[in-house]
Amino acid sequence: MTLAELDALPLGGPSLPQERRLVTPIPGPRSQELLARKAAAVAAGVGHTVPVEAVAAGGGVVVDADGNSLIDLGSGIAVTTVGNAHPKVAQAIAAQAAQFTHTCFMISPYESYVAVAEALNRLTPGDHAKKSALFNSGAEAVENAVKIARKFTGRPAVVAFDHGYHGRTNLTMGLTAKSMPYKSGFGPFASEIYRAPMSYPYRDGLTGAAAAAKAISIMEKQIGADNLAAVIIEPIQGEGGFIVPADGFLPALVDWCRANGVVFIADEVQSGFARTGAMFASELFGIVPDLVTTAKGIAGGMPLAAVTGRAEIMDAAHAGGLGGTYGGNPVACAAALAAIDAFENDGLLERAREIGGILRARLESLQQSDPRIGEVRGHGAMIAAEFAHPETREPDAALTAAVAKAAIAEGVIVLTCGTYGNVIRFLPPLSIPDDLLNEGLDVVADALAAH
Ligand code: PLZ
Repeated sequence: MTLAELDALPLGGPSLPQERRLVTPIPGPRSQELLARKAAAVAAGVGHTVPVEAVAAGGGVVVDADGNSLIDLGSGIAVTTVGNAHPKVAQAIAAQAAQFTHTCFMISPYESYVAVAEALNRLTPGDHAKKSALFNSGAEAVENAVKIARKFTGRPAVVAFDHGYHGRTNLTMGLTAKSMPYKSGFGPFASEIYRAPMSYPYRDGLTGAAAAAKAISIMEKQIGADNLAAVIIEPIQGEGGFIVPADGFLPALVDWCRANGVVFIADEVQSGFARTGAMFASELFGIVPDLVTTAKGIAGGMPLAAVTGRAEIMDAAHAGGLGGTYGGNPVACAAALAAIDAFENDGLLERAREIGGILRARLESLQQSDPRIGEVRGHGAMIAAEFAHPETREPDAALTAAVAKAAIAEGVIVLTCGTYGNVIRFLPPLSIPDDLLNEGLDVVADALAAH
């Protein structure tokens, strides 16, 4: 697209008309043209869920090249939590881009990187001394958290959990549980990765304490605490199905880690930054992780990620051992500071809880009349419905896919997830107006009723 063509498009951000508007079938002709170019030019492995050419987004909508306006219940996978093209974020990006776009923080440092680190040290759970390091993606943050934990403990092994998702790089594919589409054919994977059972109350029926005892037994008997550098877990699992562990599960794991010198890493890449109605999901369970990985919501859509944690652990890596050309890019840091300002000062934690109240009430009332919704779970603006056969609880991936597809065709962006592909997750931007959120849920309800 030329600059002139870009100028002719509607501006994004909250001033976009907040409406669902379908002027063509999805995808319309312009979108179809782009999808044909994509199929010819982009590697087949890079998929897409919503077959439209996005040209503007903001508030609670994504507008496509054909003039359709779709309700956004996905936030680009939990990224645009503050709202797409948030005015403060867009302004900060433009101002920093006009100043300088890169020096490489490892060559000549700049203030915004340090300010982001200070904010992360202040905002992540616990009031111990903390330090941070910045990276480009969630996967890169996870890789570095594991590097740091290994260096600190001098031990090799890492434990991840059933249904866990941690990224698509080699180490993080190994940590990720699900084979298709994330791992299949892409091995061999890194060694010294072990898997423990996750607390999944809907399917394991265990208390948090009982589920933790199972996981701890594996760590003690199959790995040995002396060999274990880190336990990594998403406090609320994202791609794995928005699984919320039973009360007591996470605290028992943290206690065991602490007693055994194992670094406890909370992967808050998806659950962090106000998404759950708390700044970090760890707070909902009363746990203080040793290290926290963040990305996604941190910078309003710019690629930025971080590892934050106990200063003595973070400082274990020797000078020059951590970094990367782009990590903590100044434009991304400027965006992060603007987004963090919005998280802290624009009532977004409260807004996430309000959105959670609406989502939960609507989905639970749907569940009353439709037992194919096996469970509604989550916190804040991170809520999901798991679809299963009412008697057997056999996962119903076909129904899930059909409902999501029908909702998208009607102009509502919804995402699925889950090891069994039977979960629809709701991750709206916190800038979505209530009426649009309700309309989106109406469309999902209609799609469910029709299948
Ligand atoms: N850890 C908990 O949710 C990214 C990936 C979707 P990156 N989740 C969405 C896909 O199909 O690739 C994620 C996450 C958790 C790590 C990551 C990885 O973050 O920024 O995608 O590398």
